Amino acid sequence: MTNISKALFERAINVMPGGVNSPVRAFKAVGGNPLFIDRADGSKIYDVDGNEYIDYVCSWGPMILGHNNAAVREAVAKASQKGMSFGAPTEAEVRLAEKIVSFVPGIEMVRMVNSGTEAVMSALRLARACTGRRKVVKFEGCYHGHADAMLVKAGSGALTLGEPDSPGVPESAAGETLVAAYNDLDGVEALLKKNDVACVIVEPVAANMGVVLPRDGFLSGLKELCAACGALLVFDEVITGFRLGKGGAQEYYGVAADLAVYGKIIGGGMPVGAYGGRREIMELVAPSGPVYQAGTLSGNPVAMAAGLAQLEALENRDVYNHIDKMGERLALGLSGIAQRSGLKAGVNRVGSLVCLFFGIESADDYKSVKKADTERYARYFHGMMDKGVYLAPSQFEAMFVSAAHTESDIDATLDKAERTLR
Ligand code: KE4
Repeated sequence: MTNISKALFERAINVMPGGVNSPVRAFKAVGGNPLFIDRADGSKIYDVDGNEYIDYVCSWGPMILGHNNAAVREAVAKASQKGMSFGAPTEAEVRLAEKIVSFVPGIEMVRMVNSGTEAVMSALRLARACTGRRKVVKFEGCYHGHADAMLVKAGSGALTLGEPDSPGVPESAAGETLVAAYNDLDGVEALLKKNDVACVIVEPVAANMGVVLPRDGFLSGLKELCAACGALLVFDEVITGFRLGKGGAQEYYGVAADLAVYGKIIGGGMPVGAYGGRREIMELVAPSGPVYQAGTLSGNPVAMAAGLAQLEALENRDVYNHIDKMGERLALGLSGIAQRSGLKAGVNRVGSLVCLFFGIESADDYKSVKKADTERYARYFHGMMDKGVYLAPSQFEAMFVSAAHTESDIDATLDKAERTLR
């Protein structure tokens, strides 16, 4: 059995911090060396040593159609033959913007950027400009990319200003961010009463602390609280956008945000982010308005072609019916296995987003999620990897199901989970 992954990792750690280009990939939370991936197709991913895995990372969400989707691949090939990038307007970006506007009620205008982080950063600047206020509210356990204002943890007191959650984040950036508890409307109300807030940013489904669902009334309550005090409601739909349905969480939960942030799925695997909302807000963005934001590769024609091909495939409701059905099959199966194993565990699911928590039975806020048994998750992760299932190398992520996952993939996964948990 070759070990090309190990040799590559040894080279990688010499020239890239931690040997990776994004921390979670380094397997720090689960131990061991990361797999180097050679290729992927449909629901499968193959490492450089030729091992096949059923993939539930799906590049952290973008590969909703499955890997190596023919329509996306052909669109990229065709677009790249016409040139890679012009730094000038193209029809492709207009068509993708029109497609996003047609998918999401309430979005009249979008601006393309190159990552979810960049989209969040820009949306926060726009909300501050639009309201003339400085403070923003985020939720503990929600992740919105690595912009300074979002790398903030709850201050010592419940209602104090955020503290930097990383070296290099100045107090001045963190100090304008207030941190509330997810699913705690009273806490948000208290923050909004005491502070002049530009916006509340929330993952409508929290999928960066495992999968934690909004309690009934939480999202609509946020909408009311924001409207009452003149703050904007920002939905970070980098994960939920175009996954919970064409209209994402806004449609799924029937709550219209003032601004929405996208990434992942809209790039079809290429680096794309976007933020959008009502015309009156978006027209404040340069060059139609004074709020500056720019990007050399924003709207890159090859990336736009990938995103467009992916969204065109998502016009077909069958894709959502399938991924939701597979998500349900997976979640119900894992619940049953956890119960039969006698382990303390719980499963959360919405649509095609699933999370098996160890050490806790249910999780609807950060406090409960923090009690999860990450040690046991790490053992489960390796047990499943050894049996050919590729899961997120962290308890606090989601399992992503794609349109390429079949019932037999799910059943094979459940069989391997049963054997691993035994
Ligand atoms: P990017 O800058 O990574 O494109 O997007 C940041 C982001 C924003 N908002 C939400 C809700 C997100 O989930 C993310 C990124 N998600 C992580 C993992 N869940 C990406 C994986 C990684 O960081 O490598």
